Amino acid sequence: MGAMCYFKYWLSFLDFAMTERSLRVAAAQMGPIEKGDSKSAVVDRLITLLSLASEDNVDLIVYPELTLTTFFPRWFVENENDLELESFFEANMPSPETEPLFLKAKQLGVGFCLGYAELTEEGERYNTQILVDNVGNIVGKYRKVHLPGHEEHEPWRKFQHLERRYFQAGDSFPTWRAFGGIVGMAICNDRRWSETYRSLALGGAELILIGYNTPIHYAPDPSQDKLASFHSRLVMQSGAYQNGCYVVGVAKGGMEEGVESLSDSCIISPSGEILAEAKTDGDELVIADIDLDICKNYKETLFDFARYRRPEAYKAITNQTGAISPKEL
Ligand code: CDT
Repeated sequence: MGAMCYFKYWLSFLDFAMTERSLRVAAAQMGPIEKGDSKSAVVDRLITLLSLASEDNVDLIVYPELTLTTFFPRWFVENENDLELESFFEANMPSPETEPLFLKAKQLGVGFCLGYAELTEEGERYNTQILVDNVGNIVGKYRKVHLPGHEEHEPWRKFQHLERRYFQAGDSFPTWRAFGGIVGMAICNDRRWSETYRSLALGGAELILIGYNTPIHYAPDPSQDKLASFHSRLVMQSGAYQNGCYVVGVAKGGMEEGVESLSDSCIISPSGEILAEAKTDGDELVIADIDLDICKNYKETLFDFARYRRPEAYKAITNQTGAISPKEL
């Protein structure tokens, strides 16, 4: 082989080494968390999954929505200053109970994404998810935009879904450079809205991390109950494909306080295909190797936004919320 040939070989190796952005991610599915479970006991479970993930050389572990407690919006509390209600929220992050998770993750060099109920200094309450890098720094914070359910007690329901009573809505879909790529987050009901993925992808997102608590019974239309799993996959797989992103969907599933919630955590590639999925309704790691450069296969071809999108034709998306039908004849 001539010197020129060696040089070219070396250059193509360098190109490969510099452009490959591979990462091992884990969806840390959680089984039920009962009302009486302490946050420290939950954090012990999170650390167990973290340690197992680290043994498997995972770079980033993703925990579910409102990871630290039972899904408390299923109960009505009249008084917003109620002490039990307040106990579900974190005024600081790390909090005393979550500090061991931060320390262990830093020690193991594993990044993580954690959903929790946030109480700000100003007294605002959000359904929040944070992204922590592999040296223990919080690099991103997302506050849930689409809050489902209702504001007032609705006794006809078998259980309540009072997110609209207990949380304020977030107002943006930020993205961050982290883990060698561009990362965005969304929380549970956000995953059902195509605007979520498109807003994140317009911020360059290549990896979207989504925690969820999805009761299988949907009181306003129980005919949807049998479709809970199908709908969850449908929205996340199409969100991944239409935006050329990886999606990590992570459940808190199983029978929690008498309410059955969807498990089905999974990792989805930019092709829309499922790379790995949960097999149980309990604490379980779902692991996949992802290469962020695969996003380009979609972002630079069929979904080349700069070339093909027509925002001038989409004005209704930001100018109105409800549908405006044509006038009846
Ligand atoms: N947590 C969350 O957002 N759950 C909703 C349930 C909707 S039914 C009120 C979801 O979209 O899965």
